[in-house]
Amino acid sequence: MKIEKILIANRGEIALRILRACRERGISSVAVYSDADRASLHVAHADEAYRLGPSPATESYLRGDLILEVARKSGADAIHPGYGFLSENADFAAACENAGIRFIGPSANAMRMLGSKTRARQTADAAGLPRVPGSVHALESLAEAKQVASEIGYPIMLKAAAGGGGKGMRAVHSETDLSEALENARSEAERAFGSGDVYIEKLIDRPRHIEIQILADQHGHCVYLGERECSVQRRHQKVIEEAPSAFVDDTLRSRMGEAAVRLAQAAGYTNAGTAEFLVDSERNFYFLEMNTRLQVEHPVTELVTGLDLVHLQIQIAEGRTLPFTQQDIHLRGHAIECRIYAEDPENQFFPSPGKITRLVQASGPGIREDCGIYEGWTVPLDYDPILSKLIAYAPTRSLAIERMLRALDEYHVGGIATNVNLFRLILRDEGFRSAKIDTGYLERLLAETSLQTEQGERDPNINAVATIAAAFFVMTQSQNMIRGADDASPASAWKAVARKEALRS
Ligand code: MV4
Repeated sequence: MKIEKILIANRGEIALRILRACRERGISSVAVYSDADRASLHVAHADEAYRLGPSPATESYLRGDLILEVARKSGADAIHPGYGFLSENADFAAACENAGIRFIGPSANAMRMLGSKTRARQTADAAGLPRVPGSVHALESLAEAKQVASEIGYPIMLKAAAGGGGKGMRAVHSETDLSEALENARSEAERAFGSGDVYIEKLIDRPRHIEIQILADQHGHCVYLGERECSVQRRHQKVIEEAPSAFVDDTLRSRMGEAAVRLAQAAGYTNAGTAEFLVDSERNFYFLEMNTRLQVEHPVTELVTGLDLVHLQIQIAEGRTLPFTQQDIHLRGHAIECRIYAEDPENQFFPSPGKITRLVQASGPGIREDCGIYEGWTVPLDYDPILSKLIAYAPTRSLAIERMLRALDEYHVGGIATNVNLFRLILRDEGFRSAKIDTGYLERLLAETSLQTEQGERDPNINAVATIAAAFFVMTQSQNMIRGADDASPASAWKAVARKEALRS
């Protein structure tokens, strides 16, 4: 059942990534767009493009009914959902199946088996996976919460069953705090997800976030493609990912990989998926949740395995057998990804939409960029602020770090603020370079640099600093005007910190 035409139900860099795979396979592509994206790159690159509706995602990229209508109208025989939006929506996958259009991802059934965190924990138990100790059902009462918490011991974590991204999550250190924390977690979960269901996990101290990529075809074959280290996060948003993890040896890799494959098989899973794990300092690993989609950070796995995940997703959806077995998969070299966001690290990471007046991209040996922007394009405020992903590949981790630093020096975005200088800071940090990273690493680094301008953590000299900075800004602005450049931050505080770091090392 060869696929002839794919509708890409997404935007930005991932829509382009999928478009490229379509081109390479001789598959026609259909783009969809909102009003904010009329001039976006994915629209220009597709064979056909259709307007969905106004800019808000709820009126465009989240409208499964409109997307299916475009699929019918354009004669697409498959839909690739990318990540975010409708990619993990089991009802949408079912609607595609019912409309006779292939959803490039797992079946609605498999998505439901892994959809809520409590369901996923039950599926993990059925498959014999190690998971974080705690409950596998929503808590019914405070009494039950006290019971479970005292059995596993404090500290514990309350989590929203429907959750993700850290919302509705509460650490609780003693029974005294449990009642209030439970109330808060419930109401936050209700507001964020429309379900106040909450369950308990034992709190894992300073864990690493390590995930396993799997691929499963429709004929019972399933393989793992090694791990990605995603511990460098800020507020549950990944900032840097790498493959392989410097912390994972061959034994741990095969144990985690085999666990992920068992889970996929227990859920009747097909297509690409990712099992997320927490790994503690003693290399115990605990299943957290399954992401039933292609992930943002998939390129690092592609570089170290030499495989193209989007091609393979399409082949699997066509009903083909995986063209290799586990023994054929070998990891080679090291890949690092930096997520370039339109946000300002010097101003509490506020989103920074606006017109891109200058774009100089990086290239050269071992550099890949998955990009969704161009010079002259205006970044809309309506969606996730990811602009581009810069990926460095080299034989070793330290060479990949040097290559990325070189690429970051080539890279320049003008007109809007980006987090590019934050990567210089991280990649020059001794803690990162020696891979001493856990999920609290980046927040600690940011606190140390004292550039963090969180409420309550302000430098007492902040007003004086601001005045000097403003004067300096005005001065450099006028210099730039004379030079004809448009980048107004040649000596930002982030660059200053990064330079200081460079002198130290
Ligand atoms: C945890 C944890 C410690 N113990 N669960 C945060 C978001 C969600 N994906 C899971 N998260 C965590 N769950 C237990 N039982 C620590 C975190 C966590 C975290 C996890 C992954 C990546 C970054 C993180 C940052 C802070 C806390």
